[in-house]
Amino acid sequence: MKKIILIGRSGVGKTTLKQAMRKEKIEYHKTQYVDWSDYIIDTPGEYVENKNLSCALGLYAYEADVVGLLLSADDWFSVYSPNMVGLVNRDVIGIVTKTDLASPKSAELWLELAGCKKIFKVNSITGEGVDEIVEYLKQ
Ligand SMILES: Nc1nc2c(ncn2[C@@H]2O[C@H](COP(=O)(O)OP(=O)(O)O)[C@@H](O)[C@H]2O)c(=O)[nH]1
Ligand SMILES: [Mg+2]
Repeated sequence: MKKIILIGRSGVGKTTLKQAMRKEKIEYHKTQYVDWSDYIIDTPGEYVENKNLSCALGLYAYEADVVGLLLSADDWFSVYSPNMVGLVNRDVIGIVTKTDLASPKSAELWLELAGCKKIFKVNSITGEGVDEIVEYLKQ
């Protein structure tokens, strides 16, 4: 099983996705530290929102085989700069969360612009699309 690090703004749905991937009960839990459990590294959203903390994401990405960049279907901005995937020497996948709330199209385009070649779309509350990510990590 490949190890994935989940990266994205606060509230984008990293922890809920982690719970859905691990078939755990879905319950809100504020991530206050880099949370490393078996094959998923969950990170606080503040790490992409704060320039100093973002350095830690660069280091933790080395601990993973796959970097997952999350955007929500109802996001109205992207925290990822164009072609940023070129700076990462790991596989990078895009993940659009909350597909129940809005069309995933703009989030998909932002993730493509960042350089993601593979993009998954999930609704972590119902579990739709979640198994595809788990299967991808098993390959
Ligand atoms: N409607 C909907 N809400 C979601 C989904 N995924 C997460 N949420 C909600 O978004 C909020 C923030 O999720 P959380 O996983 O804590 O975000 P994190 O800060 O990125 O870890 C919570 O209230 C979740 O219930 C989803 O697929 N659909
Ligand atoms: Mg969290």
